[in-house]
Amino acid sequence: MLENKKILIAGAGVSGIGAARLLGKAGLGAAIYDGNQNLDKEKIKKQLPEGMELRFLLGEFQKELSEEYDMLILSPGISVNSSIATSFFEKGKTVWGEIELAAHFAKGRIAAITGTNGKTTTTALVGEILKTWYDSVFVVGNIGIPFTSVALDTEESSVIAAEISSFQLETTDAFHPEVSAVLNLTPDHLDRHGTMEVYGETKLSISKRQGKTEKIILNYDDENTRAMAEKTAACPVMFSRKKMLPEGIVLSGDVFVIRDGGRDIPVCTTGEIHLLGTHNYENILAAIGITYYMGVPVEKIRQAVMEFRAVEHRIEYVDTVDGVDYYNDSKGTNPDAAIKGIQAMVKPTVLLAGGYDKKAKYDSWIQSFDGKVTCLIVMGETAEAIAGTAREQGFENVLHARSLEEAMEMAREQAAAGDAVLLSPACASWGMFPNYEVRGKKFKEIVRSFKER
Ligand code: UMA
Repeated sequence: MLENKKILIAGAGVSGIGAARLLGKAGLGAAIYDGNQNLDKEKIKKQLPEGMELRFLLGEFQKELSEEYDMLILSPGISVNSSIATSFFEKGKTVWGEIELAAHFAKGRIAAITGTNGKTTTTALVGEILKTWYDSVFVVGNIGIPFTSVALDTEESSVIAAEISSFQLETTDAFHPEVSAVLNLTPDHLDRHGTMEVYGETKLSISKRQGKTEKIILNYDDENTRAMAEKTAACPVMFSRKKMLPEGIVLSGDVFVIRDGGRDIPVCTTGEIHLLGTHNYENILAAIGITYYMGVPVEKIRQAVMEFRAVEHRIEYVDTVDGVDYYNDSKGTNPDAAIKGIQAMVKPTVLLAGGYDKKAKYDSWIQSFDGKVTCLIVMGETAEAIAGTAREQGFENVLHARSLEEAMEMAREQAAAGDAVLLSPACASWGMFPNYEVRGKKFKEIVRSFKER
């Protein structure tokens, strides 16, 4: 259906370039739009398949493009409510996201994971478990590897673990996972989705193509995802860290157990895993459920769960310098994720936070400091808002930094041997860094430079 279509890709980041490459490999041409006038076109051209024609349209978006082009492939960073997307919708033209485009070309079975927090860890763990049993496994999506980059390499026997964000779900339609999961739902990206209701509906749309025998894995301990069981057309399977559900995946004492049709199948214990923090028990419960229903034998699941270690930027231990432990939780891009970071700390902690303003509320995050955070160093667009909320909550030891480098120098001065320094910003990195990965890598680089001094 794409042949003879004039296709415009909006956004020339990881996602847009992935889409362009896929179209090029499929023998199709395209144009790519980006708001950034100074985009490095040569760098992008080098990533394209040989001979591919890609027209660049940069700067302010011209609405007339929606007349010239038949179809839009939208990057997740651009909203469906943007003038770019609406100009295509208004003319009744097709708007796909990069995930939808990839799904159009991909073969094999998909396990798709969404939720506010824990997506990346769970998807990475699901990928590792699947690899113990299946030969052709791909881990893709919001985790940083565009689905389009591997879609043409998939076969009927392939199994795909896909991390899907709410942004990506705005533009999926035929995308059809065999097993889906919504891990939790707490306020995030409300600047984009408007209300929690819309945000929740967008998340649940991960299951919209699933039939009633296909499983959706939901968190029983989160009232928002528990309620999704009533709304989905798929077959809900609950997991719980707190309650001994009669069916589903539960933590019974310290044992992860699958309860399926009257049988209790133990997987492993909390003492046998390497992930920090109780929130990770939930990620493990979900990953066990997803892979069990994707057909992996329990013994293989057990082996992979026991071997799995933290993913980069998620409460990642970096190093100890002068007796101070440094943790990179750059993926803590909203207050709820950042609370998990603080909960995982066991030592007095100097906390580095702040960044792009997603209009989040910081009260419960600051309440979670619970005497553990000794000093808060704020930076970025949200610095004032965070400092203000901290004052209201009676937390006084707040320092202001103009950059991550300056924040790190301050943290080094504030922390004594036996303390921890945690980068867990509760905000996205935009405005200071292109993404949380660059921010986390910079943090680690600075920690290493401390060692050399
Ligand atoms: N751009 C415009 N106009 C706009 C917005 C962006 O022209 O209004 C251009 C920018 O100039 C830039 C490009 O679009 O050149 C960036 O596109 P993008 O923001 O969609 O980012 P990508 O580099 O394509 O990365 C995207 C995801 N980014 C977002 O959803 C914001 C990555 O998730 C994902 O890993 C990648 O695709 C592969 O699928 C990042 C993320 O922050 C990690 N996700 C959010 C989260 O996890 O909370 C949802």
